[in-house]
Amino acid sequence: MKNRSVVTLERHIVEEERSRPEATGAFSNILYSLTLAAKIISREVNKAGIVDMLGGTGRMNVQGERVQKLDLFAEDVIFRALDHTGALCCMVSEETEDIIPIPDQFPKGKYVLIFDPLDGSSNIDVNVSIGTIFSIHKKVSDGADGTIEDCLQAGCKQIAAGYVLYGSSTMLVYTSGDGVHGFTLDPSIGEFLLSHPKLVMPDPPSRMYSINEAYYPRWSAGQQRLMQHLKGLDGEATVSYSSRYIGSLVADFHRTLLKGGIFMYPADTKRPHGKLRLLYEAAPMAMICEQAGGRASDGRNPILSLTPEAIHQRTPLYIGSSEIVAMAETFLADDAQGPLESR
Ligand code: AHM
Ligand code: MG
Repeated sequence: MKNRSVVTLERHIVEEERSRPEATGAFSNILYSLTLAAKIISREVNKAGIVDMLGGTGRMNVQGERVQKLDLFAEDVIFRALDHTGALCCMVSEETEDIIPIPDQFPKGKYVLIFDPLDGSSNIDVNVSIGTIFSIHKKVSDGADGTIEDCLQAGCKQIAAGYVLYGSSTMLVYTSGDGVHGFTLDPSIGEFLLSHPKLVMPDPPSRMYSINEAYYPRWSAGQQRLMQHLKGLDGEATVSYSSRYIGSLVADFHRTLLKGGIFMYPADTKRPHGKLRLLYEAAPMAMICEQAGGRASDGRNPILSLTPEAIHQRTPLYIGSSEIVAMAETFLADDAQGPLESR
């Protein structure tokens, strides 16, 4: 008989907690609170077109980019859903320059929450999928307040990572180091239901690459040769590839996770360190990808091995099916011209 049991995200979190006798409930508390924030953001994203929340606020964020109203809304929702839980010692957001402390009136906890409240926000105006990305680390410094040391940890130290995709349906995908699980929001009951248990990247993968090809002239020779290879222009390709690029990391990564292929955001002469941020974009996606059997690299090193020196640090990103990412690395390794910043 078909298994008809419905697993809500809440039940899944409870069952995961039960399987870890050392668990105190603090970590589950963070996940519940993130779920609540995701539902609120999802509701606002869905009605953005009809309540005049579209468009920019007119100010720039710390990265020098246009901040849109929903970015700020999403950051505020996540902060307020988690500030009082007693589970966090601090937070870090893409939209805020410094570490965000936990207000004095609330107890402090042993975890750090790092998040990108609304990634791909330039797509809001045109109704393209956007997402929230999160990463959780354990506090390593002494004292109650979170410090920079707690935030600047290598990706391999993440306790959990996930994203919420606000697409044709809203999905929450996360890992706490024991596989990747995907939940789809049923808006009629307001619950995330387990729709993609134990997600594993397909093998063999779809031959799909995802990259902003307009930057070709600014790439290294190795990156340009890799593209020639993927297009079958070097006479050495044994398989042919197709291309997909949305320009919204969560959506591009989600497709890559489910179908296979490779997503790339390389360094180039304009952005010698790439565009995407190590702490709240690359590292969480890398943990999810590796947990699903994939591979994530900056072109030379595993993303999860990189220890950030600054909270808004950027990195090149190559992520997706293991064999395709490994193949990309061989092209970048022979890049005779060395790192872009030295040219
Ligand atoms: P954001 O954090 O300012 O929204 O920028 C990140 C986004 C990613 O979602 C996406 O992968 C990338 O920027 C697209 O950049 P580009 O327009 O250069 O292709
Ligand atoms: Mg972002």
